[in-house]
Amino acid sequence: MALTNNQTVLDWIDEMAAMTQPEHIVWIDGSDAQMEELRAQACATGELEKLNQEKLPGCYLHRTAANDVARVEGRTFICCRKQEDAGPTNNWMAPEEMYARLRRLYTGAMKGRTMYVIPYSMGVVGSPFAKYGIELTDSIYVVLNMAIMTRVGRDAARRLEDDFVKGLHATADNDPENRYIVHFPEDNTIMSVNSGYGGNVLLGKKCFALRIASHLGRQQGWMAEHMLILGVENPQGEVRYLAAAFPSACGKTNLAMLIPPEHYRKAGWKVWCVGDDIAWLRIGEDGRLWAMNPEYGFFGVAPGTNVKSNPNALATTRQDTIFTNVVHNLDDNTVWWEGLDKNPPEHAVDWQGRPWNGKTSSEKGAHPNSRFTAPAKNCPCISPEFENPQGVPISAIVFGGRRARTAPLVYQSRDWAHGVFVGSIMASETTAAATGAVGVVRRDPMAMLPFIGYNVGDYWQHWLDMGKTVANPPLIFNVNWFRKDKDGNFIWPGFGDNMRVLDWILRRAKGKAEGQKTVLGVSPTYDELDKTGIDYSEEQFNANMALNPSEWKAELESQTELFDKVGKKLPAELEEQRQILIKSFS
Ligand code: SAT
Ligand code: MN
Repeated sequence: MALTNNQTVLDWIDEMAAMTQPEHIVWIDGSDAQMEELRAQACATGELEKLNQEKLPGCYLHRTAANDVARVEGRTFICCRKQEDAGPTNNWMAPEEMYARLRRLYTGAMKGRTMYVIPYSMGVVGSPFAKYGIELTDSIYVVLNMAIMTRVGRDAARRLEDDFVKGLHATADNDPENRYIVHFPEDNTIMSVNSGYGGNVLLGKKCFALRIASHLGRQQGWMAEHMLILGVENPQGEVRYLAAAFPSACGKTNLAMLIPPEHYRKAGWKVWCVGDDIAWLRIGEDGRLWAMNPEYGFFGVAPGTNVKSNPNALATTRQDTIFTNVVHNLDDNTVWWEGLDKNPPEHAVDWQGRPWNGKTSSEKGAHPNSRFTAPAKNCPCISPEFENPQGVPISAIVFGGRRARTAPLVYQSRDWAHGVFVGSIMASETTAAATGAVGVVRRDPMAMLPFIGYNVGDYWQHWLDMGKTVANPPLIFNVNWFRKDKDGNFIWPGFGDNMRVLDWILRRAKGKAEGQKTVLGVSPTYDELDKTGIDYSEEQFNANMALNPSEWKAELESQTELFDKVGKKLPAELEEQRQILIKSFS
């Protein structure tokens, strides 16, 4: 039974069904009974494996095809009428040409299969800032993941209007040569075919909440960003919120769920997680920037997650979680991944379903981009504001990448426009979250390179314009937890100790830390950084903060390439900022 009587919605579903020709059509109402039934079906076909229900209640394991383990940026398209509107950082094809190509791939793709109709909301249902969509899919795995990652079912269906976001996913032959992740921002439409992996198929996430939403945000005066949102509560009980942008697999989930060092905790400091991946930012009536997390769960990287690095994430995954491409421990029917503990199972199956002995195998058991899909409400430090339809006010924006060299631990930009420049020149070493080489430095402006749904030059202009409209803009910072010393060791301890940097950032936001001027902006003095309980000498600090002119010259050269590509859409203000920086290093 259809869960809406909106004719536009129903007509579109009919049209997609006529093309894909499923045997059955099932509406997802989001009820426990329906989810349980789908899990049972998926277990019967082997799509899911039910894990030890005493140790991991409600948890399941799934493996994707070996050639289908990460986002495929080379096959991700923005199809708008004018190529210029997609810009130099997106793949583009004319919409009619792409529709025709996809039509061939979708025709009959669901023959003999069931098409699930998933109505969902990005954001708290009924919030003035929520947006609604439908994903059609022939994959139960996608349904179950969407039900964790977004708010699915009747309440979302009731809100569907003519402007709903249309999403069609068909597994088809899972053929990597015909894999496409396509966005038609002018039609509010997303089409995904020949993949079964996370960001390629959970269409509410990167496709809707970033690529389509960034396009909508530009038109409507708000922003969709690849940012975690966290709240820092001080001993007086006041909570201040930060939004922080890092590329995929650079520790957003860890930072969002940070546990402060012991002496902070004893003094009464707490960190609350509002979101770990996506923030929708808008200007509030009070003239501040407000952020809300449109998601409902976490799609986190498993390897490296452990009781030390992120106990909150680990606790979050102990129930009602779907694990993808991790090790299956056959001894007790649980899961394992590299970096979970020092005790890999001997009697196990690796991410490709092959017998695996963690004690003797030289190969990794879990895929480096293996994931957990877990409900946000499982998280021990989930913010009491997580379900607030208004979101939270933001005191500081933080940009960061994974840089072994060049980028200092932390600095504050001089003002909003300079902060936008700082975001625009971001770079990071690539990770396993996308297919391709790992560890290569690439420009990744605002950590949005693969997610900006329109021309990057227009996107930067939108950032600059937002700063002119917001009366009390948050301060903008840059951080790098990953700088290494000459011997290749990380200089900064990272993880929970990142609290010390957040502390300085928030003191700056309150005007309580003087800092020192550098050519990049304002940095902490050694004394301003809390070092209680860690060994972090002034020498290490200096190495961590050093600005090496020859490295920065090379940096600016590589950065120039992106600015040159943007061409006439490059905002003049950013070019001015660039000239200032070039001068300061020459
Ligand atoms: O694959 S996802 O896009 O969902 C995760 C990520 O790359 O950040
Ligand atoms: Mn992400």
